[in-house]
Amino acid sequence: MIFRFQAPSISEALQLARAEIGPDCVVVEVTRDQGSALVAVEGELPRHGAGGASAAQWSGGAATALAPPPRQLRALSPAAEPTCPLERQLRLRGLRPGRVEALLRGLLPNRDPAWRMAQLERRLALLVPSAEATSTPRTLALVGPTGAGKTTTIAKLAAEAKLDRGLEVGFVTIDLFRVAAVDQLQAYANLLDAPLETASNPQELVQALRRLRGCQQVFVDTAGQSPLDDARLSELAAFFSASPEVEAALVLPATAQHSQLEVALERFSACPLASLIVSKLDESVSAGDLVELLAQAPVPLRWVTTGQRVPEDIEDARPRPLARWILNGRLA
Ligand SMILES: Nc1nc2c(ncn2[C@@H]2O[C@H](COP(=O)(O)OP(=O)(O)OP(=O)(O)O)[C@@H](O)[C@H]2O)c(=O)[nH]1
Ligand SMILES: [Mg+2]
Repeated sequence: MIFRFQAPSISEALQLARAEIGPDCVVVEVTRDQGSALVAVEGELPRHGAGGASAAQWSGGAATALAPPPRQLRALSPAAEPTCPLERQLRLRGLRPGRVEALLRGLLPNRDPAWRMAQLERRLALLVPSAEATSTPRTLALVGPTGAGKTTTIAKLAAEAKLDRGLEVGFVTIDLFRVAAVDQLQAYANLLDAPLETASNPQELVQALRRLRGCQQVFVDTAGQSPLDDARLSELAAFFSASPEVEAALVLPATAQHSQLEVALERFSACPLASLIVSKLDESVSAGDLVELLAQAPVPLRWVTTGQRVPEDIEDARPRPLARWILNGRLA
């Protein structure tokens, strides 16, 4: 049976769902609606007291038993076909009709295409805050969902710090869940002739960072986490509490759907997030979901990664190239 929970934030709605249906309920859909979060979960009604709860009793409270998840709600009123090429281009890039309208408002009557394009780029750049001018924090940990590109991105950043800026770099990994994870980072550490420490708990991280105090730049690799796994997220957050000098950057794959990105952003905020990294920009076929997420993100975008090659495929998140990517799918 599917139940739906509404709360001001996704984590509160998830908490409610787990409290009411049970910790094993399966999340099937997460959406936002006018400032509140909706979470649909699949599970069975737990029995309360002798009689047990009926679906009718539940529907009066926070939980509402639903027929199948409301996927069909979407295409109730198909949007009119865009007539202007710029509007068509933005819609083809996956931007939502309301967003396209806001971006183009007042631009179309002007007949100078170069002026229109420059204005649009400016508006897009304002929409997606980036942190291009800030320097890399001395101790940076990358967090994010499984397979987002954390380890590869650390290797790119470390190579840039060492080879381009001549800094002494060091690595710590707290990803000890998979043997291969340590090997992966060790291979990059060997290539850069840099020390690698491992830490299996917050206290070991404190000690590892102390051993790397001679390094000018330290990168901390973390294990991929499901944003829905509360216990592992709390464990991860504890590493940051013990070592407050470590800054966190959340790696979000551009290929993920808006709801997945939104959940990740909200749930990984348990760590002291200072910036975002969007990975796999090269594999993303649409810009709309990412634009909506970045427009409302509480921290700026710092880097984007554009392929698997180490160290080449990473760039600072600069407003104009990003605007071009939103428009054309290319940063240049
Ligand atoms: N196309 C593309 N692939 C990428 C990019 N960044 C990383 N990858 C690939 O994504 C895969 C996962 O990368 P990892 O760096 O191991 O990801 P991770 O987040 O460390 O993974 P876990 O530690 O398992 O959570 C690898 O095959 C990488 O080569 C990118 O910018 N573009
Ligand atoms: Mg990894």
